[in-house]
Amino acid sequence: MNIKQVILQAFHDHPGEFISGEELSQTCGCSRTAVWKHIEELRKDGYEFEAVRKSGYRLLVAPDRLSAAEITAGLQTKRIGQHVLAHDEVISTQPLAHEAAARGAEEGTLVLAEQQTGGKGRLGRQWHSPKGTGIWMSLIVRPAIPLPKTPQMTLLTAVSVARTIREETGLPVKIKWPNDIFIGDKKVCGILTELNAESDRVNYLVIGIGLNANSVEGDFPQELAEIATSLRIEAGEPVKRVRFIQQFCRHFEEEYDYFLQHGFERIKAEWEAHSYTIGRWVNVQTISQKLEGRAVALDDEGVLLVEDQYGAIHKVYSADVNY
Ligand code: BT5
Repeated sequence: MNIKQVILQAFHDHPGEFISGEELSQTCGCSRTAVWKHIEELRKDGYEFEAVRKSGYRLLVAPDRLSAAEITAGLQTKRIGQHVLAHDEVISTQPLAHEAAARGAEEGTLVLAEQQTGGKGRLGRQWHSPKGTGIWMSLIVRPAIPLPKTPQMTLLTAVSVARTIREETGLPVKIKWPNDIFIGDKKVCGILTELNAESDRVNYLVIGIGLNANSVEGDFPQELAEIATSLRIEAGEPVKRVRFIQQFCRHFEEEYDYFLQHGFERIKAEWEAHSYTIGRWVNVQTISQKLEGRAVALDDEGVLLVEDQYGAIHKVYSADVNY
């Protein structure tokens, strides 16, 4: 942690309390003048402090800025989100995360940005990622699992996002197979899992998460207006993005650790409980095939099972599913 992060962590550990300059300088291992300089820098970043002689500093307002310091202060995880590469404007966080992973970035590293100018969806589609309103982030993980199990990581991520939304906003979210999170009939979040592997070994996964957090009606371009929504639109109030990311990291780590030890069963159960897909009549478009039928279940591997009109069950590994 750098000094700014240590200072923020100290205020986080003592919410609403004054911390003296002396105490901060001891915690940070630097002079009181250095502490003062860092507090001034934090002020420029949008933090508001009350400074009282003899008592010290008290944090009044923390901005909802996606900085490494803000996200790591008060983060309750061992590795997910403990390293954050925060950017203002990027083309896409996905290639940056691949580069970081190839350079050896630790498991759990998050690459995020306030804005993406070329946000990516699946199959070359675009992801609308305007400034400051969303959570656009890529998570690097290095699971020791066989290749066929990697799609389960998308379902694990969807379950973790959905649970975070429910807990933070109370909104009833549904998961559409494999990678969309819906509120009502509108998409609030999409997930893009990219894999780097050799023969049958996973080197790393980059899991891209795009969540419309604080967009308001009118922020979406015309082609998305009817199909996209945000947490703010649905809940009627803005969400704290930093807190959301911290809570997501906590849920993800919990599920991920459990998954690595015990397998997919628990995620499957939670996924099915919140599914938008199971029980519906669906049109499935894979790269090679079109299929119509009823989505009946996930199998134990996370593969979607679709029953056609003749009662035959088809396994759908990767596809677009429409209703
Ligand atoms: C996805 O693709 O849903 C995956 C989106 C992943 C985005 C994240 S953001 C962080 C990381 N960096 C990136 O560059 N990407 C990841 P797909 O299932 O193909 O859905 C794409 C479709 O969703 C588009 O064709 C639009 O119809 C719609 N869409 C685009 N932007 C949207 C938005 N902001 N909200 C809701 N729907 C959107």
